[in-house]
Amino acid sequence: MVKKFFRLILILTVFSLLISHNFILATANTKTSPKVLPAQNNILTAYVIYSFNTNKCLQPTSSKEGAPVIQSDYIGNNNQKWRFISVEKGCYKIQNILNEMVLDVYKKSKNDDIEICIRKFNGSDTQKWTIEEVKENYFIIKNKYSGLVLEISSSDNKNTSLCIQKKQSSSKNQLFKLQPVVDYNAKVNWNPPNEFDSYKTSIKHGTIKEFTYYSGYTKTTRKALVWLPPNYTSNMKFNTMYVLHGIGGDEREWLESSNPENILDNLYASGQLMNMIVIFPNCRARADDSRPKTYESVFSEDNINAFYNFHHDLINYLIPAIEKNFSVYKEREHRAIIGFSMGGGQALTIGLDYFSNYFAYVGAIAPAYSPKLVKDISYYNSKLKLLYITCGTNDFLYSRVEALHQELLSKGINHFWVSVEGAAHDSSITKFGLYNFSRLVFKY
Ligand code: FER
Repeated sequence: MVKKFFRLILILTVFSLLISHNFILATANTKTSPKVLPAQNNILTAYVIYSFNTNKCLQPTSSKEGAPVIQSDYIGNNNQKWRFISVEKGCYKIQNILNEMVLDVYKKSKNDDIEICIRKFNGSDTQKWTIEEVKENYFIIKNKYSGLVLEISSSDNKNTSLCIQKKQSSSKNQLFKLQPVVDYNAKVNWNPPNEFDSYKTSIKHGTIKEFTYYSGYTKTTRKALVWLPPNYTSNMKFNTMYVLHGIGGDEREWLESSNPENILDNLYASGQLMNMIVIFPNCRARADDSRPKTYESVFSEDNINAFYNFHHDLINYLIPAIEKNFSVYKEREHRAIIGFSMGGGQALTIGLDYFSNYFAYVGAIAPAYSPKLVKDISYYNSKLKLLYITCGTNDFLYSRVEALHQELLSKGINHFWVSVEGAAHDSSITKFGLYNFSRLVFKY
């Protein structure tokens, strides 16, 4: 009875998605590569502070006040990420994103070899630092009070070597690389601005192209839509973002329901989108990949299996075809995947489980994905550049997605969990999710 009720709701949802229509053109994006300078600090960017010499990064030994700072291998933990927050002209406090304490000199002293520790920010000059680029992408970090600089106390490869202050010299132990990473603890305003998905005549628009490719998996010619930004050119390389649809849809579903081309256009026009092309595949990997024609066939085993098998087509045929025909990067660091509902489940399966070698940025909007599938993968913290999950509280999948969030939390897997009050399993959440994921990807 209950099952039947849910099935009815599901089917109604799927069909309301199928019915909604909306058209227009598509957009683009602007920036080239993320600049690795604290001066460009924004609310979502933290930095890993790598030693030039050892390629290990700064972290406190614990979150207790006064805990010493050492170097350690980067494993993606939040205590290895630091915010550079301007406190006065040219001076930053350097705040740990896990415990919000800042780098400090252990005792107020202008002497060499004093240990660096973390403390609550109290405005002392020992907690203020200037950052100076002395070699391309390498910085010295100088204390305002002592005028001494950060140094790793010995140049060996030990994970426990202390960070100390020292007179500036030509020592490589004083050079640090600042690698931007997403700040999962940032207070983010996720709300899109008014008309974020409306067509604007005043801006440049991208184009949507129909793309066909032969799939050796389905043994058919298959279709995808590709959004190219206004600045698309074969003279430079672009990132690729794959956007997957729900169980009743096909490659046109996003376009028909959620104005992705307007969302991308508007983000591009306001300089918030990295250079990327966006691919909307048909995620039903079987010879007849058309939309199911009856209620029953939407949840048939055959239709569901065609979604479970999509990775064969995606990895072996669609991605290679896209990368052959467009001017795009071919490394996982330059690929993102996000999906809605069944497509959200696919994005997580492909991004987290077995095929993580292909995507560094993974997003899921109201995903149909079992929390039981989450493995013990804290390993992914260093590999995944972004994991973003959102769901509306009125979605019939909400309790499952919330349970997925709890499972990831309990396993220490960093992710954004954005629960949207009142949103249901419809285009309000697809638009919201696409907007937020798109403005985060390829920036870290
Ligand atoms: C499920 C619930 C929802 C499921 C799939 C969906 C395969 C997909 C919904 C959609 O894509 O709209 O249990 O199992």
